[in-house]
Amino acid sequence: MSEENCIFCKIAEGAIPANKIYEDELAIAFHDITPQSPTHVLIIPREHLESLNDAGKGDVALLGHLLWLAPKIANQLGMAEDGFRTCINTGADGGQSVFHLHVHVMGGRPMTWPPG
Ligand code: DGP
Repeated sequence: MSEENCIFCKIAEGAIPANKIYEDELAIAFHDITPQSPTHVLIIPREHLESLNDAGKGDVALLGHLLWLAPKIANQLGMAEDGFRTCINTGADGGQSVFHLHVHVMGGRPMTWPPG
């Protein structure tokens, strides 16, 4: 999907509403519209990257920033102590449905392994 038609780019720009809980110069976080756990947040880069497959060496700091944010946001939402799951789905077999890189942060219930 191109950047022009990307729903997460539109959310990052504020053109489409989302329940945002965090933003900085590199990333924003908002509640997932179809939560799979009591708390389910997505962290996305402002920059359009389709998936981990498209991240280059120049994106290493950005990827680190997204992961660094996960426990901060989990803590903000009160789930750091009990634990939470981070997940990045990549491509069709990875279960990716929105082709703008995003980190799922899920908590509020015990998770099972392996995922389906
Ligand atoms: P994935 O399947 O890993 O690509 O996850 C995409 C997630 O994005 C999925 O859990 C649902 C969520 N999502 C899709 N469209 C929207 C939207 O317009 N707003 C919000 N808040 N979440 C969305």
